[in-house]
Amino acid sequence: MEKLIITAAISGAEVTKEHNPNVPYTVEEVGREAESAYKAGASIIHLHVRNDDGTPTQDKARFKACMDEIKKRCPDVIIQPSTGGAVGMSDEERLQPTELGPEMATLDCGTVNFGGDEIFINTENTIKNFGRILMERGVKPEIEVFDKGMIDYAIKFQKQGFIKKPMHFDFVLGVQISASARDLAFMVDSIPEGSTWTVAGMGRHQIPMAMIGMAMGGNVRVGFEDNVYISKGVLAKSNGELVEKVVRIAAELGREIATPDEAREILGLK
Ligand code: KMH
Ligand code: ZN
Repeated sequence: MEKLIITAAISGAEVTKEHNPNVPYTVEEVGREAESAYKAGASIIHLHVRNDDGTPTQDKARFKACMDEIKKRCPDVIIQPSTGGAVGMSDEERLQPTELGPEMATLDCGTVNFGGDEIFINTENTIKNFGRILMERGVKPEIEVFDKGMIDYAIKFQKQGFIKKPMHFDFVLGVQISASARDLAFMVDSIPEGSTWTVAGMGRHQIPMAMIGMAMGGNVRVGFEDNVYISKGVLAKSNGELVEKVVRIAAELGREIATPDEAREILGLK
């Protein structure tokens, strides 16, 4: 099996210090959390940023400050800014970090129910426009899919020239589609040959989905964005602690951990 790429989604936009006091807001805290994940074995940092009061922002200068801090502490890590931002942000706002020349950024391939009255809107035109801009800026999309239909959108937009092959998918399970082995297998079966994939299980599904994904030969995303607990009722001390848990399970499964450069090779970033 290929080496295992671990993505750490260290901050998210919705989770707060009320959920876990270790959720990073300041530039220093973002650097600390990225470093803990990197040292534990993460090769990709999926990044949302906040103002110091915790409100989510896609501000380019704030992203630059956080990315510089991460690069200082984890010189070779792959930084993957979010273009999803937070529910309600405009497309222009969301796209700002892609102006900083990151190696990767997310491309959300459909509209999602985000709980209560929240809707994370990605119209066809938004997806195509984001796909085109990422391509023009030389940024590899991490195609976030919250449902099987979003895979079909990605395939359609790839055929129309808005996304390049080979595609890299992130299956987000437990927001819209259920976090189950059956649905993960369905997603894996639905992507084009030659694609790579990662699984991100929400909340208590994070580690079980990671285990199934690793056994299937896929890659894994963990971190505070999706889950703040290290075990039932126990808050994780850091994103690094979540990565360490995955690394321990990977060892039992015989999956070696990819360095950032090995991840670049696998993902076709170089
Ligand atoms: N915070 C969500 C509204 C992404 O990073 O691209 C969007 C999100 C997906 O988290
Ligand atoms: Zn995100």
